[in-house]
Amino acid sequence: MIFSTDKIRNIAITGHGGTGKTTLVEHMLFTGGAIAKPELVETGRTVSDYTDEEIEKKISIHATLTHIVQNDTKINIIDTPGASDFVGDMIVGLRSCETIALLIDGKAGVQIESIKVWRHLQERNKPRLLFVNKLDEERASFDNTLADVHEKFKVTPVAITIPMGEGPSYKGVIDVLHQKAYMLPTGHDKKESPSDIPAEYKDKVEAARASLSEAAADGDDELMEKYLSEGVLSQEEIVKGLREAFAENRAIPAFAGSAVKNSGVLPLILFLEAIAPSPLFGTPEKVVLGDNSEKEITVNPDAPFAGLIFKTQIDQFSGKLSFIKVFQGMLTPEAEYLVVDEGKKEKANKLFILQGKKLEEVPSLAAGDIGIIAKSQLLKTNYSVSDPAHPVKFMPLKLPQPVHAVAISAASKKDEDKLSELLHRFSEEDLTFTIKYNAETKETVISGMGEQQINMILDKVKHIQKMDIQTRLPRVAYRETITKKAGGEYTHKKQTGGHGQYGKVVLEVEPLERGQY
Ligand SMILES: Nc1nc2c(ncn2[C@@H]2O[C@H](COP(=O)(O)OP(=O)(O)O)[C@@H](O)[C@H]2O)c(=O)[nH]1
Ligand SMILES: [Mg+2]
Repeated sequence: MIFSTDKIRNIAITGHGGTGKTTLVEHMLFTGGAIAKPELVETGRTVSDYTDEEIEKKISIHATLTHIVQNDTKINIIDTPGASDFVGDMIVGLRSCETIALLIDGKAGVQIESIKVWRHLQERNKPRLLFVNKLDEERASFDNTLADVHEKFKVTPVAITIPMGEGPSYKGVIDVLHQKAYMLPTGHDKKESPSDIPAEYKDKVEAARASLSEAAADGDDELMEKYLSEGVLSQEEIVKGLREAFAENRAIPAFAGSAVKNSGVLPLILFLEAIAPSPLFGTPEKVVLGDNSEKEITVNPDAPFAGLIFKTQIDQFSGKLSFIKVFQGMLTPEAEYLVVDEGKKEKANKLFILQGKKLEEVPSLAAGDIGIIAKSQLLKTNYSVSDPAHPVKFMPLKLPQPVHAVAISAASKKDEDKLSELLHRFSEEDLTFTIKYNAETKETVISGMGEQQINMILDKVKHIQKMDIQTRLPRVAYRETITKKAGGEYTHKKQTGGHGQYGKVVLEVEPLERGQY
């Protein structure tokens, strides 16, 4: 089946580790008919957490591409890791998707990694929705969570679904937009189905519906005028207003649910189909054209082909997989494309989409879609590919600087080359992981986002190639000698409204006897 650009949605699932992202993706795949039975993360058999290291650690480490087809709309879903060490693959999700879902634990509230995701979203002005998960847990509260969101992010989310009961009395959700109740399924492997709203929730739904109408009218003069004069909007008007407000990041829709009980999942999918922007309405991209001029483009099926490689994965069975987001035109297997960064041309020969680890061959990829070119010799993450006659260079992924460095060597000299080859391979897959040779200290230094990431990579090296590896703190090449005691002091004070900032640094350096550590 070929999907035109307006029938595509790209959504990245983000949030603090353990909020239920992978569980939600699994149940979206089940609800959307992509899998016959949803698995729990603990079984190690979810579609999304399929690599050895993810199964062993029971956390997501890599961005995983999956998809469902809802009526005639293809919804690409990228599950991302929540742990800060693997932030690179969270950014991969942000870079390639128009819509971002941020999961929040209904009991714990907004946690640190979600605050960091929010900062990235602000920087990129991305439409985002909130999914308040785990409402089946004792002491969970939808309202308290939204109040926490308000306090931490200074925004007022608008509820698309509201819970019926919470904690042990959680009974499901009500879709305020489509005016239907979805009772908790009898098992997590049973699907949700719509029913009438129970009478006891009528008042609550009416209030939520009023907030929804206001959010839909806000920013649209015509709708606002109608809402103020008549006090109501039609279903079509709410859908239209909400669509615009969401795409322009003026409204932040909130959902209630329990992913592990497959509750609140169907209304989320229905929202993505009806309201979330197709790639045609994504945030504009800054690009550089063949004549070096800069331009802003949006996804356009009618322009010559152009796309960005946003992730590289070396699969043990399929070899190198280059993830491409098509921004313009259409990619076909037989058409030659220009690898703009290398000035060379090649062909894909075959194109694929992914369902977790499963490759599915497709005849083409339309503008806005996400797919895979396999076994390319030339492609690397951040490379741009385009119609040879119309080169387009996209901006690279904005990644944070590595913060954790380790000097590394193979215990046995004969393994050095293999070690270096494997480390380079992993740095190709994860751009937050770098490997450099420091000529001054004569050390190979690997750097990344944290100990967990570095250890995971070293474990993989040892697993692929049985070898002993030595690691130590990197040496620092001092270019000047400290000859006498010296010091300095700095006080930082800033009061610009809100909380003030205060910090004081006192620094003292003095030489030790030569040769002493
Ligand atoms: N009680 C409850 N547990 C959940 C829910 N969703 C996920 N979990 C559990 O939370 C844990 C972490 O889930 P996971 O999907 O791996 O979270 P991720 O790190 O965000 O991908 C697992 O044990 C899940 O079974 C939920 O809605 N309610
Ligand atoms: Mg996960």
